[in-house]
Amino acid sequence: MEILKMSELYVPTVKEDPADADIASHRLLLRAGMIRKMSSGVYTFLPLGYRVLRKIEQIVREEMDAIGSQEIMMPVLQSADLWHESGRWNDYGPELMRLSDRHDREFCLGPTHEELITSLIKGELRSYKQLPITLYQIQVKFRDEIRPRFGLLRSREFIMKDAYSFHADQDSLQETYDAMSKAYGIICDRCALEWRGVEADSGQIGGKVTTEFMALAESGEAELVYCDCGYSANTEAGECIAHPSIYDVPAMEKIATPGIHTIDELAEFLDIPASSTVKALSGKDSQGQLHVLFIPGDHELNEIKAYRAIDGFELLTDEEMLSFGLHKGSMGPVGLPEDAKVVADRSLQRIGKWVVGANEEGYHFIGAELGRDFKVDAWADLCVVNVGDACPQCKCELKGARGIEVSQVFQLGDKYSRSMGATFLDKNGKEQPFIMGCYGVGVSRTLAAVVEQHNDEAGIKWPMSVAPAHVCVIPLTVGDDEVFPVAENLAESVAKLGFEVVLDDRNERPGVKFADADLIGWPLQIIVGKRGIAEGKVEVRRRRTGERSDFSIAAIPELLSFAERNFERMADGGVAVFDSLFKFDD
Ligand code: 9G3
Repeated sequence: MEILKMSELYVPTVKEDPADADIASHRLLLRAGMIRKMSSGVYTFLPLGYRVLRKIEQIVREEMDAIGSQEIMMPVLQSADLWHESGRWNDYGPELMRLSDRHDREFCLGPTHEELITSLIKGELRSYKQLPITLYQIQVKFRDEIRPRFGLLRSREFIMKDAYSFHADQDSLQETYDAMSKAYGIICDRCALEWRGVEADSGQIGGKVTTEFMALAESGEAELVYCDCGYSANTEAGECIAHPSIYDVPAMEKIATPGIHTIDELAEFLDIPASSTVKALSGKDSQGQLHVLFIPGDHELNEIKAYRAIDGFELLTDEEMLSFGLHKGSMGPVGLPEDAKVVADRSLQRIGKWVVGANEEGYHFIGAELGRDFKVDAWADLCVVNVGDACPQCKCELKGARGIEVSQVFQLGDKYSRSMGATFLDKNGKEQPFIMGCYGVGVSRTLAAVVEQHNDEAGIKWPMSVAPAHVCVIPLTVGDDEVFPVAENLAESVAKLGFEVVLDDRNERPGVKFADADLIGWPLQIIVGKRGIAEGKVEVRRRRTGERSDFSIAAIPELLSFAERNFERMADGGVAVFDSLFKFDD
């Protein structure tokens, strides 16, 4: 393949950190001359950035094709009619970019394609014999984020692979859903991403079943918990098993707690851990019925869970609390209004005595005994899971991490096929709505996630599988007739082995070349200098580990042919193969 030349490549590297870039991938992709911001949340991919993007797209394409999905290309421009049919035109606010054509007909720039794909197959796929089928595209999406930030991680225009599957029944959907989930893990592995698949809450769209694929990164917006046993979950949805501690006193006692309103104040006042106190929250259900919820003092209420446990649940405002005669900051289960429903987090079943408000301003109870002094009408999983809570699978302590959601799989059921009247004839000749699944990979977001996980203070450390090129040959001098021809020949011979090679043929000082090579992040550098070639040697440097070794020029082809070319398909993006290079001493 053609050798790239730094003197010809448009790669405008920048020394200083850009002002508004506050995470590594945003900063480094700008400094390495791989992307440029055109307007808020809208980017151009420059030559090297685009080479990486296409490699990631190709990995996604291979894994989609490998499970029998068929690639199509749908339009970005979507008629509003489709969104009226699905009933979603008014579900979205300004995030949905709307526009009108010259005939004043309404359109939107596609943020996703459920409507479009359903209308595409409606009327075409008529029989169960034609099912299942999965179609996918890799295309630009538009979502008018209120606050685009973190570069490609939250942009307004981004590249997504979105796939949609159509089934006659749930079992068939489950099969595709599982195959897609497996493929997503392979895609993350091939991009050398450390990832966790987490249960997520698909509140806003269709079905209930969804898994998010999180690339672990401190800069990630998502909070997740995970366990060495393999369990992991989004803190928004994961099951919470807290272990509250009991403050054991012989009898229930009402104590004056002047000015004590928060859990921390109460815990400090009594000199007990927050996990020994019980936090109360008040809300009402869709009928306006008062519900008082009790959770361990060291946890937060998960409103999505409360909403699931109590129909139409919403928290009371301060004035509503007053109207129910409740005292914010000292609510408890003893002495509540008669019709109040008491709902408690399951983990409180394990402590029979509670430290809790006395429903009187400035007073709390200690030793309030479950059953004797108060009742609980219902037990539920109400809390946001905390790091350190028990793993629902193996009971070990859960660890915490932050993650970047790079992909997600959804079971949609018949949400779109029903609303849009997309049906097929089942084997009994009966019209049935398709059962659907949808699956998305954030391709440009994956690129940023790779940089978040593979960088150091000098720049990016691209895994072989997605690097803009694999080897950078750096002659220390260009004018001189000894060094440069050796570098050129070496570049040729390495390219003949099937590697993508870039030759830094610029008339720049070595320091500039090294800094750019480290910033751009070529996985391998081969440095050619006068002293070295006097002994017939060159220095090979590994960007990932900084290891350097001298090898005879003759050994290079042997050295590199060792790393078979197809590292793109390797599960770790080719990292191990290049680690082995340096076991090989000349
Ligand atoms: C909109 C806007 C933003 C949106 C959506 C619709 C997210 C929307 C959910 C999905 C679900 C899956 C197929 C690929 C994988 C994700 N943000 N979602 O539906 F109009 Cl403005 O997109 N779609």
